[in-house]
Amino acid sequence: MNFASVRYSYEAGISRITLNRPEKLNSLTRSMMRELATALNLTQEDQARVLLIQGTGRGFCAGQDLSEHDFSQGTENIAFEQLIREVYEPVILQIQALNIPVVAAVNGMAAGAGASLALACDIVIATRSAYFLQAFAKIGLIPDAGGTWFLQRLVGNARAMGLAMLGERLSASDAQDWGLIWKCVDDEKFTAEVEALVRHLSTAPTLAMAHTKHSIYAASANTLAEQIALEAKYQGELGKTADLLEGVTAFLQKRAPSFSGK
Ligand code: LHQ
Repeated sequence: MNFASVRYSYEAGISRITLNRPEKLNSLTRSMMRELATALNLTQEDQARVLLIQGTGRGFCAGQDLSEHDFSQGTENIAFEQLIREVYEPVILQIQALNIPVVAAVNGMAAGAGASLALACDIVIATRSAYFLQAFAKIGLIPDAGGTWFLQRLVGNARAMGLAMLGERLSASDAQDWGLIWKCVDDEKFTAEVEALVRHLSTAPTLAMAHTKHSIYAASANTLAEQIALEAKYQGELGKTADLLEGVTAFLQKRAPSFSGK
């Protein structure tokens, strides 16, 4: 399904959302964010087992479209809080709440809220030529759309502060070394590697993926005892699934498992 600036497709367990405004480096408008929210809902309707979010052209996403607002009359009528609460917050929270793994394929720069969008995803894979840019400081803003939350958790205070305050480009390979992203791969291998990754996840035990994701996100706010209890609760549920039965049976029969996601 094609919206004005977002493409959505589903096939064989894999939903793909493609930011499609390459002439503006996939920078985000209010209507584009709404299209993104609609596309996220479609992944649930399609009962996808993995979601891939990617960009067309030479960038992943350059953040909020800075030309969407009229600054010619000053900043009196600029309502960023409302914009963030109405369109960014639901999308970021929706990505994190999805009961499937979400992969960001960062094909080029990810700047501003575009970096936050990538970091909201569960697995971030980038081309070696890509970079991450906390562009906010350059225009008098702070990392938003979860930016401060993601940065602090992923790379710690020292690096989060440096990235956010200095607004220097972070190469994909440094992002990998710093633990900001899962990995970067050589540009020519990127498409094949992303495809292999999402295909693998589309045949993974989906409920275990969901519980893994939610456990890891919950960890930083939990005590050890709370986290062990949460793991026990999820493991209790997983202990009753068809996928566990298949996984254990396949192991004992020395064959590859065939998970249904149930
Ligand atoms: C753009 C943009 C863009 C519009 C490239 N907007 N046109 C704030 C407020 C409220 C709610 C939510 O969130 C936020 C947070 C934000 O995300 S604030 C915005 C943060 N992003 C930026 O500040 C990034 C601005 N862009 C850049 O600094 C550069 O474009 C980068 C470094 C990303 C890439 O540079 P280049 O490779 O040299 O490309 P370019 O600058 O030539 O861009 C290509 C075109 O894309 C160009 O249009 P044109 O018509 O001249 O060819 C740019 O104007 C347009 N574009 N980012 N965010």
